[in-house]
Amino acid sequence: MDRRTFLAGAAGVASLSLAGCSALRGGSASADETDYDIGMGSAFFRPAEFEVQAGETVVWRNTGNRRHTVTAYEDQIPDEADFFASGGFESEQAARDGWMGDFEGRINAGENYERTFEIPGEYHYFCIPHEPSGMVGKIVVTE
Ligand SMILES: [Cu+2]
Repeated sequence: MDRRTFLAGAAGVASLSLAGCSALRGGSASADETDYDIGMGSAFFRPAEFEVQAGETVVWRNTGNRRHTVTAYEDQIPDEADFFASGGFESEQAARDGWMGDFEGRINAGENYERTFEIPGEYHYFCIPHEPSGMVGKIVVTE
């Protein structure tokens, strides 16, 4: 009787650890899917506000079907920080012109853009084609 109880208990443990394994596999699969910090949908960044420590890299991924950009608001980033934009433009105006020209700076569906933030402060940015729809975001960089 005792032994039976023990076996039943052991079987229970075995199936639990099996379940644990498949949960783990599922976990690593979704880790791939979430291998970015900020997703981009029809006309939004998600999350719209994201916090990192100085020196960390933020990864955006276009998780939607439309083309987007990540473009800093030149006058809404710390004074000492360099301007940033997908496409590598050196100014907000250049990024806007590039988009108007030939969708330069676009991040196609499934593509990533990343940027390392060294200087603490708040960085406001937007998506050029969807700015009128309110596609804006903010990165907060802490010390
Ligand atoms: Cu967009």
